[in-house]
Amino acid sequence: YSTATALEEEPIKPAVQVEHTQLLIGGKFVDALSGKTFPTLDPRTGEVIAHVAEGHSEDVDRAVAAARKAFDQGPWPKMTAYERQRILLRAADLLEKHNDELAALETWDNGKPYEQSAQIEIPMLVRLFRYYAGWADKIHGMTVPADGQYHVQTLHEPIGVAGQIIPWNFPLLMFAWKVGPALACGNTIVLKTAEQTPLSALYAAKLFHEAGLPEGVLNVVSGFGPTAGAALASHMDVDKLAFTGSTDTGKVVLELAARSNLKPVTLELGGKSPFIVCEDADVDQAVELAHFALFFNQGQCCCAGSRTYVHEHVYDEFVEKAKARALKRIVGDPFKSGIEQGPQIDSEQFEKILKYIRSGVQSGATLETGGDRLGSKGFYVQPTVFSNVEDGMLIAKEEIFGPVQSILKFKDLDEVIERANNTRYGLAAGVFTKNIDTANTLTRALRVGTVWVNCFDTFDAAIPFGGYKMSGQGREKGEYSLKNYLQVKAVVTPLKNPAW
Ligand code: TXE
Repeated sequence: YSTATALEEEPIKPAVQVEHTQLLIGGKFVDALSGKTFPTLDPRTGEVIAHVAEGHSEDVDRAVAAARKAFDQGPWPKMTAYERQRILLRAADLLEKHNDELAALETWDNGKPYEQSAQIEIPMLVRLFRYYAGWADKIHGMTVPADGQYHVQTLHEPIGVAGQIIPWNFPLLMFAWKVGPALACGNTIVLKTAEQTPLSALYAAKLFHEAGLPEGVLNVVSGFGPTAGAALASHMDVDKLAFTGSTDTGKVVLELAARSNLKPVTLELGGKSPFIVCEDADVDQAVELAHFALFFNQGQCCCAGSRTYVHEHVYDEFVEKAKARALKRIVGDPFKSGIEQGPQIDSEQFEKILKYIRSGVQSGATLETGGDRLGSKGFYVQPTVFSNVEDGMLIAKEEIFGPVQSILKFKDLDEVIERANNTRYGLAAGVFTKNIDTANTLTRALRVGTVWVNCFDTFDAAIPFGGYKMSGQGREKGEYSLKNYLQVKAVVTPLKNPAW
């Protein structure tokens, strides 16, 4: 790995100051009521970046009360859709203006390459908010042709206070996927960031207030899952819950929601997505795309193509080239130009990945390259490739969430369809073929929320995203996401003069 030795150098100093470490409640930055803080760490070194206010249930109560007040008494749900749209557009402009600071915070707290943050993710964040601003004045109900002499219409109304819990792998994009549709529909929000990455959402939320968002509409609580997160999921005054994270925690929040006030829940959970390389594939292109599908974002993507199924006729060539590609992957300080892979998010994920690598070796898969940590500090992992992986091995069944590619061999389409679908997950799949019939067969047969054909990780604001089976419930992004944040009210009025 070309830059491995450079990992022993001093890490590059990010060109940004950490300005906001308090909770954002009712439009103001405040300490946690307990006065507690927790450290957020630099994944390059494990050193402390800043101490951040640690929200607990009493802080969640405060934030929910602020959101409730803003919904029941504030101007937000009642203002014209056009005014709401203008605030969202102003916020998008400010996010764009502060692209570089946001990108630096994101990379510092998360470890992803700065160029990825600055050139892909923050521009996508801006685009998402412009997209949702566009929806704000296009949300309308229907007139309904009911029996009898009635005028029947539906009103599409905001649900109320939305509780949102997000993970650490794409802190700002997850913020946008949740906050965008909720605000466009006129809801108010309490968002809990992941404990690993609290910084960027605080900065972004402050910009929304600069853009004119009324106080209490968007509250951000930093803190841990079992305390702040659970308090939000089980709160009696939260009207809707949106969660992205692990399948196990998804089950917990769904239960908390059901046991409290039956708030509707959308879930975006884990995955074990197949990436299927067919017999007719151009092997060089397939290798590059399969590499991207797995290794992008240090392998920390819920939709990562983590089961690479390759047709037996091209298998040997594919394995050799996949190994060569992984060996060329440029790993290093994410603030350096040209870096493809930074450190993993934290020691817990780092250990989990190394444990899965050991399990792959023990279960008899062939370790083609990688397999260990990189450097002596921080959470860097060698790009790792396993071949001869069998469906029953843990590395083929469970979400590794790291830079570990598992390559499996298949013989024919029916077999690969059966094997690809034989998982509790159903988030995404990649299909690589030039044959339109093969593509059509696979896109229809795969039980997943997204099929990327000859592409991967294409994430337009308008494309819906979500899982089948235990990968989740509901869809985010696109028009489909709006219904997560709307109530439908039927209004029935007798007609005075039925003749007309
Ligand atoms: O996830 P958690 P973790 C997968 C991935 C990863 C594993 C564990 O495989 O290795 O999950 O990661 C909050 N009540 N994904 O531990 O616990 C938590 O504070 C309420 C896939 O980080 O699901 C954070 O804000 N909330 C994934 C959020 O849930 C709770 C992205 C996610 O944390 C809670 C991340 C509780 N009891 C990890 N416990 C994806 N789908 O993209 C935790 N939280």
